[in-house]
This record gives sequence, structure tokens and C-alpha cells, in this order.
Amino acid sequence: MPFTLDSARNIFPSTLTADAVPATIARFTQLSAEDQLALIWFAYLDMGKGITVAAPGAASMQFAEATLNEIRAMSFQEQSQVMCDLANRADTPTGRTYSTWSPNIKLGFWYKLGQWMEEGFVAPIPEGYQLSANASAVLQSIRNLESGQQITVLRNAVVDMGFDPKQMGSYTRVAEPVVPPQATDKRRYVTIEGVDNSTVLAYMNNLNANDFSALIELFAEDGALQPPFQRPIVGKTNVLRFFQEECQNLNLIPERGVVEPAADGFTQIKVTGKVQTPWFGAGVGMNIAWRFLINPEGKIFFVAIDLLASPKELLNLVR
Ligand code: 45D
Repeated sequence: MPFTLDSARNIFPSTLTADAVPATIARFTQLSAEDQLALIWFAYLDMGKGITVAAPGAASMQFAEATLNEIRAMSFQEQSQVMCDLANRADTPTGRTYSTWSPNIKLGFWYKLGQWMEEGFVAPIPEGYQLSANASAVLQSIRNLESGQQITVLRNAVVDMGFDPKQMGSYTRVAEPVVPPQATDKRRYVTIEGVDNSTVLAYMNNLNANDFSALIELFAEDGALQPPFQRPIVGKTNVLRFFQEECQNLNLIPERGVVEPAADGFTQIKVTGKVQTPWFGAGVGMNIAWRFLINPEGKIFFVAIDLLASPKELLNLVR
């Protein structure tokens, strides 16, 4: 039987992903908006002791600027209301604008608000704010996660805020401009212990170089990519848009892998290693697995990117 998207998703089923991330997000979502904001504030302060967030570039901030300035001009009470409305996913003008933004613009928006909260321009979390018992328990769970999982929880919390885009009808998506690909003589070429498949190597090298037009040609027409904790993105057009909107300036550091023949002339390849995000640079190395299914023409039919449960999983290359 030829592979389907569903059967492709199940290759290397023994891969252990960081289930604590969606579990924590599910508990977080149940909290009141006030608790959510205070909890992220405390988590963010905690995190700042160990790892620093890089300031977003001006190019990405320009898109949030009008909204940020509106908020800055409000009273503390109005500011708190706007932030609670975002956490509540309320249908407000700000909630609608927010949901048109790419994840990086959403993160940059909160980065700026956090700065202004510290500087006194935006309503702070009230001094002595007492988290509810549930919120304290969720904060404790976040503290117990490894740093790559912590930043994923924070990112997902931010991405989920604002009005539900599925209820908005048609709208224009807003993302940072696409940077030009890195010059050939500046590129870094990876080596992967146990993997010499040219499609997989080119995938890593092109993504590291922001060369999305070369990268997308590695995919089959109906190829799919499944980011951590998400549904697969299907088809070259959608995958390319995802690369352009969400995958600039990543640093992929694959370490090792296995290559195995699969049914119908396909090849399945699992690679493990680290990924760094421009937000934290070398400060946070996420433990990642890539599970590729390559078709007989050498094109990517499917690739899943998983955030691993623990560093031990980096060595799990069994089928
Ligand atoms: O509510 O091969 C305040 C793909 C309090 C592509 C705040 C990939 C109030 C293919 C503090 C103000 C992309 C899938 C909030 C590979 C409040 C591929 C602010 C993987 C919210 C490898 C909070 C890439 C703030 C990966 C400012 C795995 C929080 C990338 C900021 C992962 C949080 C990237 C930030 C991650 C989190 C980035 C900046 C997890 C960034 C996380």
C-alpha cells in the first residue's frame, strides 16, 4: 500500500516527544486571563535569570508599532483590559489585528510590552499578585521543564492569544519581510553521522542559509511538513509560505541519524540534533528529531519536526 499522510506521520513511532509542552499549555489555557498574564510574567522573569531574549529587529517591530503606541497612550486600567482581552481571545479590534500577525511579530509585541511594564509605561502585574493554586502549580511545572521546552510553552501561549483567526473570514496575513538567502561563500555545510542522503543534507543546508526557494524544490508537489505539536502543513505552496513566515535565521545542528528502506521504494530517515532560534541564539539548544520520508524520486513526501522529551532521546534511532 502506498504511503498516505497519516501513515507517513507514524514512521519511527518510538520517538518520544515532549508531551509536557501541550499538557502544560492545556492547563495554562484553563486559567483566568489575570492568572495567565501574571504567570507568564513570573515565568519570563525567572527565565531572564538564566537565558536572555534577543531584542527583535526593527523590521519585525514596525508591524506592531501602531498597536503598541495605542496601548502606550492608554490608562493603566485600559492597558490591563487590552492584555486580558488578548489572553481571553476576545473579539476586539486589537485581538483581530493581533491574530493577523506571524508568531515573530506577536513575540516582538509582547517583548516590547514586557519592557514597558518594567519601565513603568504599561500597567505592571500588581505588586504581591497572588496566583491561584492552579496557576502556581502550572508555573511550577514550567520551572521543572528544560529550557527548550520552557521557551516552547511561552511561544505557544503567545501564539494562541488574540481572536480566533478561523472566525475572521478572509484577512491579510502580516509577517516580516523575507531576508535574502545567505551568500554561497558564507554558508555552513552540515555533516550527519550515519546519514549521507543528499536530500536531507540539502534540507539542513538550505534552511540554515534561508534559501527557501532551493529548499522548497526538495519537496514533492503534495509533500508535507509537520512542525512540533502542530498538524501537517500540506503542499509546496503552503510549506513555502510557512518557511518564509516562520523559519528565518534558524540554526539547525543535526548530529546523527539512520537511513532505512521503506515500502514502495521510499526511504525513511530519522535525524536527531539541536536547533537554536534567533530569539535565544546559542543560549538555548532545543533537542529535536527530524523524521523524513523520501519518495523514490528523492523528494520529501513528509517530514516531522519533533521537540524531544529529553536529551536521552537524541540517541534513540530505533524504528
Ligand atoms: O502575557 O526543520 C509578558 C521548523 C507578561 C521548520 C509576556 C523547525 C504578560 C523546519 C512577560 C509581558 C520551524 C518546524 C506575556 C525546524 C504576557 C525545521 C511576554 C523548528 C506574553 C527545525 C512574553 C524550529 C514573552 C523550532 C516576551 C523548534 C515571551 C523553533 C517570549 C522554536 C518568548 C522556536 C519567546 C521557539 C519564545 C522560540 C521569544 C520555541 C521563543 C521561542
